[in-house]
Amino acid sequence: MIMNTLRLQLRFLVPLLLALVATAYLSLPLMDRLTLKWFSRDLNLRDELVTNSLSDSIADALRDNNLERLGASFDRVSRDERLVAIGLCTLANDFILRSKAFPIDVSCAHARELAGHVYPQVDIAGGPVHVGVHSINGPDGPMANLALLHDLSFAGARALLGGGGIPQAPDGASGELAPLAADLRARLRDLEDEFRRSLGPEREWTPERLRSLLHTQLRGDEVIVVSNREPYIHDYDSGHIVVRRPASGLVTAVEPVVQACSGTWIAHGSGAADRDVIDASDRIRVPPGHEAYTLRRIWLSADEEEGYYYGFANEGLWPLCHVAHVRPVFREADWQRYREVNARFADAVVNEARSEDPVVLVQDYHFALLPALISARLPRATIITFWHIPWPNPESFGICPWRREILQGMLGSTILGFHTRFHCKNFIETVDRYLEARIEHEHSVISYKSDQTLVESYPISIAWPSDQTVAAWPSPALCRERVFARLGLGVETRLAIGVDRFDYTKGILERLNAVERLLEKRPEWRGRCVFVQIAAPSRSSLEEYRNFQQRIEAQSVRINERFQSPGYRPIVLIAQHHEHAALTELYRAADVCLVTSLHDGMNLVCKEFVAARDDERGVLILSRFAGAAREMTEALIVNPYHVEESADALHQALVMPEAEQRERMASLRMTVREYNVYRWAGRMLADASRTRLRQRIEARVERHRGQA
Ligand code: GDG
Repeated sequence: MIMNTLRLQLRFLVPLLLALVATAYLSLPLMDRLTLKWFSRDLNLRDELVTNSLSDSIADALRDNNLERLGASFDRVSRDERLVAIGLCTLANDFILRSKAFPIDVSCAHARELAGHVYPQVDIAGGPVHVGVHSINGPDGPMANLALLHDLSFAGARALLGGGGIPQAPDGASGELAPLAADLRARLRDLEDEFRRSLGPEREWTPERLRSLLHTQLRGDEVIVVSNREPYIHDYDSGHIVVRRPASGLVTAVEPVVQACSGTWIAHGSGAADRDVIDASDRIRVPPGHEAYTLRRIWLSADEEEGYYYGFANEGLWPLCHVAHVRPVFREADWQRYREVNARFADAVVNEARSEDPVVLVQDYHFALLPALISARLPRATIITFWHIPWPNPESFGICPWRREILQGMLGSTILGFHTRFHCKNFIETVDRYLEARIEHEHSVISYKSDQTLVESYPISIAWPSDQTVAAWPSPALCRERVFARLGLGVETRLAIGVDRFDYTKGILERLNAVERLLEKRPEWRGRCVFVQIAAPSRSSLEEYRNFQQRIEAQSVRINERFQSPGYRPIVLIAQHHEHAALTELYRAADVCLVTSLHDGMNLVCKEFVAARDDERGVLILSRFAGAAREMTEALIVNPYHVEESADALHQALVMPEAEQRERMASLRMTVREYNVYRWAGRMLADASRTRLRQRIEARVERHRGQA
């Protein structure tokens, strides 16, 4: 009996002890080595960026022997990049220049010895310091070395220097090492969060910074974009082929990314002339005339388009996610087409992929099933899915007959992005309600089967116009003159505008009601205020959309009949697609821009309006139900369902003093400039690069475990 118990205990204890020893052996030094490498790699990449951005001015300063300005930029870069100090050394290891905080006891030679490492003894920042030394090259080769010292005090000796605490024993009696992996994962994430926080306020995101990130952090990894809508549509116009840009927020946002990394964009070829311009593999280089990336077109039959696009995506998921009082329609046949088309796009991704671990950017609600389909065939791919529309609460989503399949499909993503934290929270709660998944709320990570998905908010935006772009715009006064002449408006008229796809979620009806109420309540605006609505035709083959368009037309006619006078109509409805330049002209001509969505993922029109107003004039009225309302708090925020509130806001906007307009607009412009589309993409891609690195570390831990 005793022997039996002992044997049993030994059978149980020996593996457990072995596991503990293995854990202790593996975890401490390995953890520290891994985290050290982790941070070193990140810092080396940051160093490369700093070196790149400084190298021209250093080369110029050395050539002209003018170091004064360089000293100031060293101090500024130190502050921005959270560097402890910067030093510039000759190739013979003498200092040319060093920032004020450069430690007196660290020579150039010493810095070179320390390069690439974390050193506790260089304790000038209240903690350990990472040292990097990078070569500055001139036309004839290396000219000098740049020594960059990073503060690592946030990570502390605990994580990086071997004081890492007691490794957690495997819990339970199984003796398995699985908890270690989970622990390691959690700890890496904690450190990552701390690291991100430690970097402080961000530098501005620019196309160059995005390109640098793609080149350094993703080291030229392959990037593939998938969306339903193509960025360029080839059509026939009087027998000639013309290229059109679709009215779509998604295209506006994603194109700068794919341009920056010359990737491949896979999309439905929807133009009448699309087939006449592609090569034998259905590809074409775009943008026309400035070829920067490949567009691969997928052809859909009328039946496929009907079921997948109009049916399931736009009559089912669109109203389901927007909760805008239009009933979702779910048909079995549409669902089948949706599944088939998602499978066809998955084939195209696999077909286009030149590596086994591409970064795939899946765009929007047309492709909920695609992430899992890609992940099954390219398990090493990093799949970033961005959901451009809102995510509803679990009860609302629950009416979808295929809710589990949709969620399972989306959880094939490595990263799942929404515009706001609120949409992320709704999604996580929906998964919690309908699937057996493990949710780490602290890190916003869902584990489902063998996949892990980071659910994160990435507020989308626009590309902030460059100085050259702005310089090429006609002045606001000229824009006003042209628009007023075209519409036959008197010079004293106050102009309010709306620009949207013709969609029932955009609150166009509510906007018209607000204008009507204003004219009712405040007769002084009759004859003096005109509201122009640009409504780009959209999904017109759906009955719901046709009915909506008719209602808007009828409402405009009714309001006009009620308030018009000779030479005056309060509402101008222009149901036509416009070129971007025409929209910019209108934005610059307007006194007020109305964005009154009943529910909107983000809304880019409000950001475009603000970006167009370098004169810091004009007032934005913004629905509180647009994602943008969370960032653009200096707009007049309204509840579009509350007609009195919206009418009052319109009045307030029309009488707002110039100084207040300026104040609000300047602040809005700062927000949109900072939270631009490059930041949206950059944050997502930086998270993807961190995830890729973490996966590599985890794979290495797995291998160590296998060997232990
Ligand atoms: C979805 C989400 C999210 C409009 N008319 C014309 C035209 N537009 C352009 C605008 C703007 C875009 O279309 C509309 O963007 P939104 O963001 O307002 O809306 P959605 O198309 O519904 O986009 C939305 C967006 O995805 C991005 O994630 O913000 O919440 O619903 O860029 O300028 N463009 C042209 N002619 C027009 O007549 N060229």
